[in-house]
Amino acid sequence: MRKDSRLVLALDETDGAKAMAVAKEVGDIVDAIKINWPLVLSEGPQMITRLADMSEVICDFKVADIPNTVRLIVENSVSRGASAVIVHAFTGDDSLRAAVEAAGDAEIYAVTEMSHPGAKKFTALHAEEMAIMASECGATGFIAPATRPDRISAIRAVIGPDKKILSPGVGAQGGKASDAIRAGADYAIVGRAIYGSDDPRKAAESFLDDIRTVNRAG
Ligand code: OMP
Repeated sequence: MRKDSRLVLALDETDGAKAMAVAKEVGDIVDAIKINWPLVLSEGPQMITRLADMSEVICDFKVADIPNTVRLIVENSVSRGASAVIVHAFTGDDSLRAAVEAAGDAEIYAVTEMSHPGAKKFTALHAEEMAIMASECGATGFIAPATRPDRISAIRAVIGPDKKILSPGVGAQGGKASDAIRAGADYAIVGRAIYGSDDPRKAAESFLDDIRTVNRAG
């Protein structure tokens, strides 16, 4: 995935025409568009291919299943044009290896700990262990919460400098893009604060301004 703006649009808008309009408005200034179940269920999986014509597409299906089902979902996503697929890490090393194998040249990002408060109860307690395991299985990177930048740093500390971190929870969930990048994230993921705005491009540009305040290398 390219790394120019470090901003990823989470396109959870469920109206297909509006979703395409937002994608056209900001597609050239974000590094990727992330599609999740809301848009796929309302407009169909062909949205993956339509969006892939204008941007790199991350399929956020948070796949959590046995290896064979993981393989089928990842293969289908990639054949429709996805550059990356998000899977859960808690399923274990066999499911993660199946995802990485099925992805081929596409990327696999593993969720170890989610951005909402409820995530603190179970998965956060094992996030570092899961990150180490998923790294060994060949995951390209991780999803780590902008709502708790200290947890981004904790994941970065165990995965080293080369794996990527994508960080959701910016804007509507209260996190700040620059804080996430400063804590060790490569990309900030923003949904409602862009696609729900009256002026999505202006909103995206204000996140880019914030990200540019971080003095970083790499
Ligand atoms: P907003 O809260 O509207 O910016 O959207 C955040 C997007 O990131 C949604 O598509 C979520 O499903 C996704 N997300 C999280 O919010 N928290 C996580 O821990 C993981 C994800 C994700 O995997 O992208």
